[in-house]
Amino acid sequence: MKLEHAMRQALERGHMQVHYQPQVAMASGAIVGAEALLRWTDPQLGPVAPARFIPLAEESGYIVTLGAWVLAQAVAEAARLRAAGTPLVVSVNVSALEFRQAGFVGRIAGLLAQHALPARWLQLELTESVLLQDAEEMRQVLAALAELGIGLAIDDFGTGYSSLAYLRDLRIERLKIDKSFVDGLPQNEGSRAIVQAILSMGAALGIQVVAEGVETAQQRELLAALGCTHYQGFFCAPALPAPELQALAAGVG
Ligand code: G
Ligand code: G
Ligand code: NA
Ligand code: MN
Repeated sequence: MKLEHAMRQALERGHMQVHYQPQVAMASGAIVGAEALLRWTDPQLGPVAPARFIPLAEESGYIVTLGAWVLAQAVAEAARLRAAGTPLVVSVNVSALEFRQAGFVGRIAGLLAQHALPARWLQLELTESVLLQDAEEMRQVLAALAELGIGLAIDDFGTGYSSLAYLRDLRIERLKIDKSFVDGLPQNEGSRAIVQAILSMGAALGIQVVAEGVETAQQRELLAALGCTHYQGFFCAPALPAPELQALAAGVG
C-alpha cells in the first residue's frame, strides 16, 4: 500500500510528531489536561491532515503501530510535565483495532511503570463505535483498564451509534461534546438543547463533560452558564508542540 509505505517512512524519518491541545477548567481558566493529536508534516507536501491518513491507517492496520508510538510519546510527555511541576492529564485517542489488540493493556501498564507515571495522568479517548464492538471482549479490556486506574473518555459524544446503557454499565470518566454541537452555539436552539441534555445526563451520572471545538468567548460563556466545567478548542489554543503547551500551562506562554 502506497500510503502505508509513506506513513511508515514518515514515522521512521521523524516527520510524525505528537502535538497537545490544552483542556481548560472553566472556573479557574487553568489548563488541566491536554489531548495528544498526531501531526504529519511532509518536507515536500507540507502538513498531511490526520482526517486523511488516520482512516487509511485504520483500514490497513498500520494504526496499531502508529497508535503504539503515540501512546509511548504521550506517556513520556505526561511524565515530563509532571516532573517539571506542571502535571497535566494527557488523553490519547485509541482506535477500535488498537483496543482489541492482545496485550494492549499490558503495554500501557509497561509504559506507566517505565516512566513511573501514576495511571491517573493518562486518559484514553474512545469513540462510541469502539464500545459497540464485541461486548464481552470490551468488558474485559475496560475492566483491566479500570483496575490499572486509567480514565476513559467518550469522544465525539452524540454523533455515533449511542447506546446510553454503556454510560450506566461502564466506568466512564468523561464525555466530550462533539464540536458539531458546540459550533451551533449560541444561536442554534437544537444544538443548545442537545448540549443541555448531555450536561444534565453527565451531572446525574457523575460523569465530567468537556466541550470540544470552543472557538469564541460567547460559546465558552454559554457553556459555563449551562454548567459545563471544562473545554477544549481554538479559543484557548490548537494542538501545540510539547514545549509550547508546557509554557502555556505554566502561565509563561
Ligand atoms: O487532529 P485533528 O487535528 O485534525 O484530528 C483529526 C482526527 O484524527 C480526529 O478524529 C482525531 O481523533 C484523529 N486523531 C488524531 N490523532 C490521533 C491518534 O493519535 N490516534 C487516533 N486513533 N486518532 C487520532
Ligand atoms: O475527533 P476528535 O475530537 O479527536 O478531533 C479533534 C479535532 O478537532 C482535531 O482535528 C482538532 O485539531 C480539531 N479542533 C480542536 N479544537 C478545534 C476548534 O476550536 N476549532 C476547529 N475548527 N477544530 C478544532
Ligand atoms: Na479525540
Ligand atoms: Mn472529538
